[in-house]
Amino acid sequence: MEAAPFGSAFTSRSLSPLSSSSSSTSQSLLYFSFNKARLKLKSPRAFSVRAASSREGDSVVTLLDYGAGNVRSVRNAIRHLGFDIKDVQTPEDILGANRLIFPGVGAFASAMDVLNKKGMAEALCTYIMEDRPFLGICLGLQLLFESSEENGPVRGLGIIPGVVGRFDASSGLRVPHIGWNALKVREGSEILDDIRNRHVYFVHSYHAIPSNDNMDWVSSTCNYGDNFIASVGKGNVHAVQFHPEKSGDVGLTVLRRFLSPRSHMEKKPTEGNASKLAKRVIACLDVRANDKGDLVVTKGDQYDVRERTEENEVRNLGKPVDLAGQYYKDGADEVSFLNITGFRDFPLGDLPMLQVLRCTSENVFVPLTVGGGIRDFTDATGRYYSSLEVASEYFRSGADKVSIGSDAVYAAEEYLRTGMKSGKSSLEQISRVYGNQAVVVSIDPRRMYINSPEDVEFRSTRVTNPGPNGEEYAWYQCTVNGGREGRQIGAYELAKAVEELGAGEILLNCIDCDGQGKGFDIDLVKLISDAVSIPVIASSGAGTAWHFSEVFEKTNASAALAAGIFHRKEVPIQSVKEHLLKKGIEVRI
Ligand code: 1PR
Repeated sequence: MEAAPFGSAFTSRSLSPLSSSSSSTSQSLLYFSFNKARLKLKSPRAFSVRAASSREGDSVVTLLDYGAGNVRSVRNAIRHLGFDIKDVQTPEDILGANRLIFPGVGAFASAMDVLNKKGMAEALCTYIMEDRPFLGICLGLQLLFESSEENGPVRGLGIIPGVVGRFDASSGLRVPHIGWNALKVREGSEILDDIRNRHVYFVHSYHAIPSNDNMDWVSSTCNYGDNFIASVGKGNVHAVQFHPEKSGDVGLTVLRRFLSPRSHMEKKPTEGNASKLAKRVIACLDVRANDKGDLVVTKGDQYDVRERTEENEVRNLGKPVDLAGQYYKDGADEVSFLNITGFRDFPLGDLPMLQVLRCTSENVFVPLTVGGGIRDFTDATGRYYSSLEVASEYFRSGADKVSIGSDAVYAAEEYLRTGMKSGKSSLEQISRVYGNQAVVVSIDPRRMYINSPEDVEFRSTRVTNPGPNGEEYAWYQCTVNGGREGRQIGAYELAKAVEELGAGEILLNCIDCDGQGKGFDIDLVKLISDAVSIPVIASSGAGTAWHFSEVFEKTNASAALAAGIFHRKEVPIQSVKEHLLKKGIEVRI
């Protein structure tokens, strides 16, 4: 699409082929091109508002949070870097900002709706056209483009020529694109100059497409199937598709460079060797209250978390916030908390768990997942809470993803029985509101040996090690309530069903292997990671660094998770990563 000259910046253009996200607001959509040569032009309105608020201190960052999701991590990262936050309440707050961060969350259409309805789209365009310090994050980058295919096409702010499209899963690409991928940074890209050849964290299904028309904007690209725009920059205006607030030290460096442009790194940044999407190493913390009522990190053997002593107490391996902080420093690519008694307790009554998330997210700048008890619930007073409310509270407290176990099994069973998506399951509701990249389904299967695939109605696989009676096949029976109840559904059937219902990722445990330290169940991980096109996290059984390379070499797992070996300090996360690098498996260092 040809861009209009800057002189016509405030002229609405006819865009009939595109649907507006809100017909009532479509008139206010602005289309113009951003021309650096003419940046000095300012609208009189913007001048007056800016003058009114120019006293704002240098340590204040204005944050555009339109309330569609969790931006707690962005807030935490800004505060961690020593800045205060002023929230945008009105368009004037945008125009009066000294530096503005826009962490877009949710879906493209609803974001545009809110921006248009609140009059913020126009203010944003004005602010950006004046070349004032701006950083868009994720959807905050996509909205700068002319349109998006997400539930559309839907018109965007139109500041940058070009469109936002979906990753094409038909060629076997796993969508969403989740994980640490490598940037190709252009010379003179300012805020990215310190992070060449390093991995940064992405989580998205849509991406801006590079073209001749937007070449002058692109400051870095990333390859996932095709090259897509990882960041844009011109003058003081920047936007990144990745999440600096979730990209560890590298991401904090990007934010620091944006917030204090003159604060060049004193020492040269460490050169990285990142070239593609890294395999992730995840630390998992199974959390529950012990018999004294304190929240502790525990770890079971085949899901039994009690000590084999007379007292039979819950095994206590440390404090959740401390351990999560340690694993972040040690190089974990993500941290997962599983509230393992969530199936019987109500998580919103479990305020300590929410507190754990809040405290952890203040200092841990990699993705946090929380699971356990995500389902509809009526409390003792008769008050009904939807699973969406439970998940929202987790997100507000600092979670990036929620993990659903038992409730996803019931949803899949109903879907397979009726052949219809009810739209009402926790999985469907949460992924509709927060996007499927925010929803992990945790599967807790148990291996069931059989002699022949014909022996069961569920998908089985030939096993590497025959069963106790020489059985050559196994199917994997799903369980609920922390492995206490077996259901009539296989892991294969469950994985396929939850992918269709909106899961963005699968956390694949195996009760037989849990805590055994004998390696992941390669047969199971292969069966499931070949069956779905969403990322699969292999879990249960890691005992050595070699087990990680084995699962990545023999299956299509995108990530591997471990608990016991990290808690007992048997194998540090760094040694796992060094081993993987030696084996030629790309990881984030
Ligand atoms: O059903 O939605 O309430 O979710 C409950 C969640 O709690 C599920 O994700 C389920 O996997 C988990 N869970 C329930 N009971 C237990 C238990 O151990 N008694 N933990 C449990 C599951 C499995 C892994 C573990 C790996 C790695 N733990 O998360 O960390 O197996 O362990 P390893 O490296 O030591 O082998 P809902």
